[in-house]
Amino acid sequence: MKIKRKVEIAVISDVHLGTYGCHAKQLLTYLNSIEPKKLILNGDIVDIWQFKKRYFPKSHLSVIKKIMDFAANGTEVIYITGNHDEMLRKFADTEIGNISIVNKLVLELDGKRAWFFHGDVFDISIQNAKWLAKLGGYGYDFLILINRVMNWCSDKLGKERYSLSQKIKNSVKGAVKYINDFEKVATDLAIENGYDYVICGHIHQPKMLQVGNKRGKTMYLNSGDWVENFTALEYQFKRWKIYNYNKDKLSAFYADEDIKDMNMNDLIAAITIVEQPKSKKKKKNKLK
Ligand SMILES: [Mn+2]
Repeated sequence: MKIKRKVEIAVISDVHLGTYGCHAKQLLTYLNSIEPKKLILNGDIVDIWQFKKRYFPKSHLSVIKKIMDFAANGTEVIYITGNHDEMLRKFADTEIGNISIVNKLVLELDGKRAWFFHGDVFDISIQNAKWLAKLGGYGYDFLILINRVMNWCSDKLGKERYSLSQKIKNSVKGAVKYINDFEKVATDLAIENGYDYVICGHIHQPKMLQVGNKRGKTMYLNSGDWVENFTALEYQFKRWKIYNYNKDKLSAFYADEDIKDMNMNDLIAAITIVEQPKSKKKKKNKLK
């Protein structure tokens, strides 16, 4: 019997299925090693921008199949749209079984408020993003709209769309500044809006950082990507962790230091890794 790590929430982003950069096999291995209650896909999972290339190998399809299997087996799958899969924004707030599509997400986690969004809304102008996003949900939707219009114009003019990888190619210094600004704006907004956690993707920089300013504090989290970093975020036992495929491999992730301050219930939950046998009734239904 396969032993799977139970996690309350797993977050992945920037998988870019359908591109040569995507490391689908590693991701599949990771997904096969966990049993999440919630799986949050925080944008740029399928790269619809670059779909024209007709590159979609079996391992990429397997990732999609695996996600569907999660949903079929009771995992709540939440697909948050990104810029490379912005076509899905048309279907925002759609629900199909255990899978839902949204542009942003707010969850309450053990009494704390968590704000999830991909992060490309900051692309146009970090300064504009700042005051627009102060408008809360409306501002966010408005930013998405501006981005879409800009991309539409770029397409019409035959110009290249804004892309971070392009920016990195142009200047490493520019990229570092962009990443710093991104993190600053995200955390300022989170504090402004009273979120304890702000969880993004987009910039392909895995990170977990407690940030504070005059007005309060928040925790910034970024799930990284499956192009270069092979990282995910996991929430379990009231805390977040960055899973790093290259460092953590598939070993038990909560070894040593975490076990020490676990309470009895947490420990029992952690030990119950064996899959629960499904009830007979359910099995019968499945056969039909
Ligand atoms: Mn993105």
